[in-house]
Amino acid sequence: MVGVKALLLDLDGTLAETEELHREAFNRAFREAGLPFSWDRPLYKALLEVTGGKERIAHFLRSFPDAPRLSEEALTRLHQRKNALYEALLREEGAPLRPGVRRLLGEAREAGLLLALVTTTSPENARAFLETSGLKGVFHLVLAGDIVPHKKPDPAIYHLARKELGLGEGEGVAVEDSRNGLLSARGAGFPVLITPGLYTADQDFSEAQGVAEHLGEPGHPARFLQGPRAGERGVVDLDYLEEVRGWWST
Ligand code: XBP
Ligand code: MG
Repeated sequence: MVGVKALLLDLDGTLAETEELHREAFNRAFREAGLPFSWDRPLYKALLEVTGGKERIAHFLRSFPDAPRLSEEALTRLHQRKNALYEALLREEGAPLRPGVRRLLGEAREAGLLLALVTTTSPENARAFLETSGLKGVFHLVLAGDIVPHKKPDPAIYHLARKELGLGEGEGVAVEDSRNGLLSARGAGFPVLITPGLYTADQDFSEAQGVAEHLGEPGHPARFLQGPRAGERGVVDLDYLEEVRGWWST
């Protein structure tokens, strides 16, 4: 018997490896605006500590020597342009779903679980992603960007998800790829399964109920690194989510 009522997933790094497209879009926006810097991978990895693209640019400008002073308005315009460039890149190049994502969403929907997308990225980026990935209409609830006053690792967005879905503590399982996501979901009373991504593989996930390489596909099993091990198939399925839920304690 599966008692888990909801599955909540993060977007960037969890549904797909989108951060390289975000990074490219930031750099194109900086070039267009004549700004004298570009973010390479090691720098971007450090900057991902700050969630939200606008907040990330503002944080970088504060620490960049001789950074141009941008008004709040200029910063907003720069970030909007970055998002337009991101959407164009997404539509040109796409971002393939990580292994097991489409399968698990299908199984969860079939079993009547509530599905939520819980992301710090801007709503227009989430919308474009859902369209280009063929996941439009799959989620019962989409929470994104500034819908809450403080982004992950603050638990506000997961608290809102709990309220909107009418869930008690530990009744849904969150899937995240980052420590910021883990802290946010856990802080709102969700057991968390981590599937580490390109930029987050070496983060501390010790408080997570489970860590798996990815969600796994039949014929492409995942390695299970912490918490429950999957059965023979080596995939995260509803029984596995129930086990993750069982590892939750307050
Ligand atoms: C990851 C993020 C986002 C994107 C940039 O979000 O931190 O900020 O890097 O998106 P999540 P915006 O993993 O929660 O999906 O520029 O639209 O803010
Ligand atoms: Mg993420």
